[in-house]
Amino acid sequence: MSLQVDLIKQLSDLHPKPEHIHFQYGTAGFRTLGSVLDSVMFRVGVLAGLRSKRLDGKTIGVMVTASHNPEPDNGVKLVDPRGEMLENSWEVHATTLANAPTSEAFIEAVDAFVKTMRIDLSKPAKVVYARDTRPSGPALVAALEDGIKAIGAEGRDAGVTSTPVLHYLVRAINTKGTKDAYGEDSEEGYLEKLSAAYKKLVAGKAASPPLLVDCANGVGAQVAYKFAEYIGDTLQLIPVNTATTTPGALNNGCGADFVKTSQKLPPSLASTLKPGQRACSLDGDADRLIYFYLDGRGQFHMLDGDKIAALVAAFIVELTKAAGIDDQIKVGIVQTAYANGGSTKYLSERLPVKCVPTGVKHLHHAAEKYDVGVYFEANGHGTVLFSPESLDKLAQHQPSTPAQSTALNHIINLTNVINQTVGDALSDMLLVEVVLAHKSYSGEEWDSLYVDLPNRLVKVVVADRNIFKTEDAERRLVSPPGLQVKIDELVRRYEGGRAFVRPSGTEDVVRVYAEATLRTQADELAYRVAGLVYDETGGDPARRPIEFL
Ligand code: G16
Repeated sequence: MSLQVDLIKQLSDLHPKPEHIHFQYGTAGFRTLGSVLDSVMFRVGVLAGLRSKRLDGKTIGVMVTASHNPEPDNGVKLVDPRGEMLENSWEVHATTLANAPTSEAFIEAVDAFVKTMRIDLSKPAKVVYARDTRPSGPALVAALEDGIKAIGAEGRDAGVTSTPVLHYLVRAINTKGTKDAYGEDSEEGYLEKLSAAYKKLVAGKAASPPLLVDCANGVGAQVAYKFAEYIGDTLQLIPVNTATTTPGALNNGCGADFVKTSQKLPPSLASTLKPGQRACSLDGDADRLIYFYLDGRGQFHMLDGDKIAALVAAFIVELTKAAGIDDQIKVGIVQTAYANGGSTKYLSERLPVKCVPTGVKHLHHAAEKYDVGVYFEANGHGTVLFSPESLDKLAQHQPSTPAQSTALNHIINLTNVINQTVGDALSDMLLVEVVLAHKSYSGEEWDSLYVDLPNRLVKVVVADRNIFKTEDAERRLVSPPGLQVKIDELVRRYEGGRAFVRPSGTEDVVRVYAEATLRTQADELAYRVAGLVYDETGGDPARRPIEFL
């Protein structure tokens, strides 16, 4: 069977590639202004169909979202059959296909790709797709559908839902009817699975205080409202920032990225959050989670991905010991360079810790190497993975006391409350609430596990971020030449100083992270490294366009 060239040409002509734009499959797929993504969407539809054919008709996922980015941005990423990110080696093909200048060149590139990858075009192809609440979403989904049609794949529209739900759906569809069945392949199936496990885990525990959930005015609002119904009285969820149809509201002055980078309470919560009360923020597609609370003096405290990892890992270790299975199931942690030095010190004194480059795909793969891999980026993106062997051991373990049996059941229920396909803000929120309920921890007690070093994250707008190349899990720059030496020289002047520079894979900026023992020093170090970065790109030092967030 060969490509339906006429059909592809006819449909591709409806989605011409804009001239002078180079698209790149980055940290989380293609991501840029929604207004220029039409051709990319069409081509991703074709690629998703080809990926499905290559994998014998397994269902491939496509999520249309730009997550934490501003509302005018949009993006698209592919999800592989077990709900994980697209296999690394296909990213470069995605980039090649997205950049073919004309329909003819695109068809030629597809043809060459089919031959190189030995894709059997007679195989069936299935694609499930969803989008977030961005206004550009419906038109982009229509372009995607044309691509799915052009390659002769069967499409399933999962509608408007969160990124983690789409990842869940992909795994649920592909495991349906097998011994590894992940759950019902619907949003209801997801809500039911997670909330049922949550209810079992908190049965008999004192009810948690009502939890404010800042939904970033994004799709998480929709899912949070549904969760509130499913979990009922066991945890009173109060969704806030739920204006999904108000133009310009998405991720604006709220959401996980705002809280993490500005280290501030979303202004809209200022009059609602009471001292001592916990709250959490999701991002625009509900795959990141940041907690926070106000202390007795009304001071803001943030509990980020590092704090979530510390809380959750300690709890799982405790349960494996209580269940008498800790000699067979070991817990490991995966972080990135953004992990606060305080957390890395605390965790590495207790458990194996690995540092990998930014991007859930890197963390996920590293976490798969542990029996139980706890991975969280400081920005709140993460989850926990139980290896298939660990799941078997849990299923076969014979507890010798009632206490062991209870602990074992708790671990098994944890495997169901956790969305193991990808970072999932609402699943992580339930997980955190389970641990807090079991430990009877307040936000303050959780926070006191270790002390964060003051830190600052800065964005620098440069002419070409591609000149910035890194090594050592992005902790050091290899290009532009000589810049790392200057950074090292600066860092040495600050007590407890650490800083690194890396190009973003989701925004057209270079990111600078710095930490030091004192807040003023961390800010100053970040600012000075950002200055070095800007100078390096040949800008006028008097007009450094540095955006402090
Ligand atoms: C995406 C990735 C995350 C990454 C973040 C920022 O998050 O999934 O792993 O940390 O982008 O990446 P960068 O610093 O390269 O821009 P999200 O929530 O936007 O999908």
